Amino acid sequence: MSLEEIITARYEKEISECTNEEIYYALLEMTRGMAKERVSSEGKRKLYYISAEFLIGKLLSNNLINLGIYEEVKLLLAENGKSLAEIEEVEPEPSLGNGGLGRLAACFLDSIASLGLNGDGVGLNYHYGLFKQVFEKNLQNETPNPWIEKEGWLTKTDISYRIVFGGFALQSRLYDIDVIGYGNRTTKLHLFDVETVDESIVGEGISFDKTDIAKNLTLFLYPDDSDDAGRILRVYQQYFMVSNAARLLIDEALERGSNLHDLHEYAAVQINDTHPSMVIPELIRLLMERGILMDEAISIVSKTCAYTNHTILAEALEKWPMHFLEKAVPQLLPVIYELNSRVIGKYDDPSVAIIDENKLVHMANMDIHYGYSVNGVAYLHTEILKNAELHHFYELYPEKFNNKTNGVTFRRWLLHCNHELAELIESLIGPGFKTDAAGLEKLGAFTEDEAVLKRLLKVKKDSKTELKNYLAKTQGIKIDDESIYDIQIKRLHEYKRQQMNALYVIHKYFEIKDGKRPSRPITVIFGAKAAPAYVIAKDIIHLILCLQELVNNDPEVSPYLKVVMVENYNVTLAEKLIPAADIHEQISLASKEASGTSNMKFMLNGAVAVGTLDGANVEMHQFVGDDNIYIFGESSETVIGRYKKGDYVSRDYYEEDEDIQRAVDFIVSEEMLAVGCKESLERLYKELLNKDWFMTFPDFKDYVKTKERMYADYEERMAWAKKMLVNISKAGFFSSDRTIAQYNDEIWHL
Ligand code: 26V
Repeated sequence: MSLEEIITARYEKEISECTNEEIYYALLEMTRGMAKERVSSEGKRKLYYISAEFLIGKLLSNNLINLGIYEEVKLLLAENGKSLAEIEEVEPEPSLGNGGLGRLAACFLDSIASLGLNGDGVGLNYHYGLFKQVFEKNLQNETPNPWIEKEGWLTKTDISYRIVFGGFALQSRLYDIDVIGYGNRTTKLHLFDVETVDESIVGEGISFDKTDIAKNLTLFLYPDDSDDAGRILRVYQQYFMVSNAARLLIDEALERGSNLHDLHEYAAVQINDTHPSMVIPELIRLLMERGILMDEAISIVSKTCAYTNHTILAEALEKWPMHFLEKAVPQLLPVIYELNSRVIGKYDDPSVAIIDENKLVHMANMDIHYGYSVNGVAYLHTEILKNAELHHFYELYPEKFNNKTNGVTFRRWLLHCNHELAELIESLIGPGFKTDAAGLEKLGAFTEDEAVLKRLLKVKKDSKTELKNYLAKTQGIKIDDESIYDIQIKRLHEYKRQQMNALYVIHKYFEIKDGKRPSRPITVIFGAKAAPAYVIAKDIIHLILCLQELVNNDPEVSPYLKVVMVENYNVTLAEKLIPAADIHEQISLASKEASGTSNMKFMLNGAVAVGTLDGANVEMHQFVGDDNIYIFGESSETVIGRYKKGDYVSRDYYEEDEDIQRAVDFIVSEEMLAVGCKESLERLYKELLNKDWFMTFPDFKDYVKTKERMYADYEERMAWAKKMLVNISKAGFFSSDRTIAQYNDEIWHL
């Protein structure tokens, strides 16, 4: 049915008489109908991308683009006095992910569908997602983010399984979201849920009874893991996710003709970080229940499952206490014990055991022994896994290790979020880049073309103005679109070093006070959520919010420097911020950021990076060369060496460097304490002075110098525009279509 027909049937009105809400629901119905008419790819082997997170973002516009009807719909609405952009605002954004890992999974689904591969995503239907971030008194508070409405993208299916836990069982229910690819294909995101979930148990903020599993299981993503009750709830969630996925996979394989002995010819499972690792023992258990002997079951599953590692941070590699598993999923214990005893029987090396001497179950170790592929997510990350973090495993199984540098979908991160830039590119090189991102290389022919460079600057300026208006409207923040937009958006973590950027802001504040004014005003923009129980991360948010209040209200400073911390940073905000960025901050401590994916999105949108040689920055640097990215800081080798020796003393740097001293002392200055919370600011001050675990001080001087150089270069407008264009032209490699094609060629073989 056409939009007009749907609107007549639903409301007996003309489009022009409808509210934005009414049009949104009509568009939803139309899009869902069109998705149903499309085919999913079929084939013998099918991929199940299991992930605790799918940060899908709003779907309407993206779906219209992938269906090829965006322009048509926009025009039709405009003719009736309606704005598609305003209608988009009606759609709630699900927050089914923390950050990069979840957004990557969403980009991958888009590419799987667009490339016509036979594969689905499997995850959980969290009713309140992660949380909604609200600022009050310069502090982060958390509230639920309800996103499920009577009418939405979810389709209730008749698939349901009985999932048994220690002492009780729950009946699951599968909901599907159609993932519409570019071109002809769709695939599905399968989200499992339980019908007993009770939203009314949520009290103050995001607090709830963590022990009432039947009522809380799919309420939130990663509830607070600061106590045992929260941590064991994660085990329940994970088992629920993988047991459902395993049953679905077996049922579908049987339907396609598998006799289960050949299951690996019918299914490939990608384990996205260790959250779905229990799928290995669960699949083995289910095969044994169906009459397959242990040896063979292990062999089949080992040919089915592949593991992706997304972090080298030891604290983020999951290790579950055996007694958690005993309580939540006792049926898995015999399998896990057996898997472990085979490992220790074979290898005389306690570091590769699955169960350690403290009775902790190392989920990654199980994945590596009993999966057929282990991949990192950027060249440097995979090298660090092989040579350091997982070196013992690499020696055992060199053939399992491989790299798959991350990518992002160009449909959402260029065609959808930056129409004007996409149009400019199309006018220069034709539409081929939409399906083959490598085609962007052709833009290299225009790097000396002043007319093109001017058009590029105009596109950037328009995006900056748009962001300015959006922030004024939605967050009540005023910024100057003639200023340099310098943006850092990502989860708040010490290793990502938002604190270093904040120290730079303080440094600039002092310079301006001393009369050294920048030649052009600078707007430093942050967006970040902190895990609710991550105290120092929240202290850093507090610092930034205090700086925002102080700097922006200081008449001496604010004409030259503004600080903005956007509230509730999410995919929708990223889509507005990224096209508008002049400079993007990729300043993690070298060796700590596995890949990063915002770096790729910014690059694609013509922003220039200031960054360390970490994660995918290393590859970006190789593509664009020294002139088009601003690299600073210590190398990953130096950093890894420092940790090994354990000889870093932050106070030494503080005492030797006046700039560091002045900036750090300011955190607990009278001015700051007047707008902030003493306890929080003092804690952060002491943390930096006594620990600075992620080594901001050794990189600080170089960081300041590099940013000064960058701001000066920005004034050479044509030379800067050339840098922008070079970045765009070299971004093709970072398309998730390339990444997914590699996963398929080298791991999945669908
Ligand atoms: C999780 C946790 C949980 C416990 C406390 C500390 C901590 C620190 C980091 C994490 C990250 C979990 C995995 C993750 O999200 N990794 C991200 O994956 C992205 C996609 O591959 C990648 O671009 C990011 O560099 C990587 O951090």
